[in-house]
Amino acid sequence: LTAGSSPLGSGSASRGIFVSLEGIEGAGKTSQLLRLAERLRGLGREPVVVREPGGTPVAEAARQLILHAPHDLSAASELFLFLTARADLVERVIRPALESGQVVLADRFELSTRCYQAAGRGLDLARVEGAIALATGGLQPDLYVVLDIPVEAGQARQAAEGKAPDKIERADPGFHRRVAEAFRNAAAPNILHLSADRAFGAVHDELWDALAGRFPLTFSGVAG
Ligand code: T5A
Repeated sequence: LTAGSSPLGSGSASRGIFVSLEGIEGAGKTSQLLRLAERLRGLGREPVVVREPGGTPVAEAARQLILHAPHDLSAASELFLFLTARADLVERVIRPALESGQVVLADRFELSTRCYQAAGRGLDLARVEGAIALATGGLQPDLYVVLDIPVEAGQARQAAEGKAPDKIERADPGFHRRVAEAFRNAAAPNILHLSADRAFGAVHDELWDALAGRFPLTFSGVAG
């Protein structure tokens, strides 16, 4: 699953670094990503921060349809909307950033599709992976960090925010259990798991250390 080992064989072939945070709703991905970006800026780097689905006009339109439009979507329709968003984001934002040597920090990437649309919705995993590869040209993050947290704890954090749940958050408990199990079991050389059911600072420190261990020239204390 590392860059270059995709079914299409194209991988990232880039000079930049591509890291995606993953996990169920409320795991803390967005907050950790913003803190990572802030800390990198403090070192003089300018990371590109993206969220999925989203990040381009087409991808934001797909996000609106997936999460907020009143229409019911079949599992296949939902999948292809996520992939429309991803294909556009990869082509217009992620690949150019990596080719110019930048750090890309993503709030979800294709591991989410495998966990939500295959494990959660029940679509065939091999077919989902084939469709993903078409959308991304085989691009894979150098590292996925899965923030592990029990479903109930993630939902409690979301409830505390008081925001109205979107369509995926409103799915039945069985769906959320299958998604959480798929994240828990996700394993590959480019997938790292971190316990996120802890104080924010403790999660952040471990995340930063893990990144500094793998990408010392970028996530080090030396500005440049
Ligand atoms: N989806 C996405 C698919 O089905 N398939 C796909 O291919 C893709 C890409 C996107 C939805 O789309 C689905 C998954 C999602 O359901 P979204 O709103 O973009 O939806 O993403 P969510 O993951 O739903 O975002 P959340 O905001 O719910 O979760 P986060 O980002 O993991 O959590 P975060 O950082 O916003 O934190 C939530 C709350 O917890 C607090 C924060 O301050 C915040 O209030 N918090 C902590 N509290 C205590 N201790 C800590 N350690 C904390 N860390 C954060």
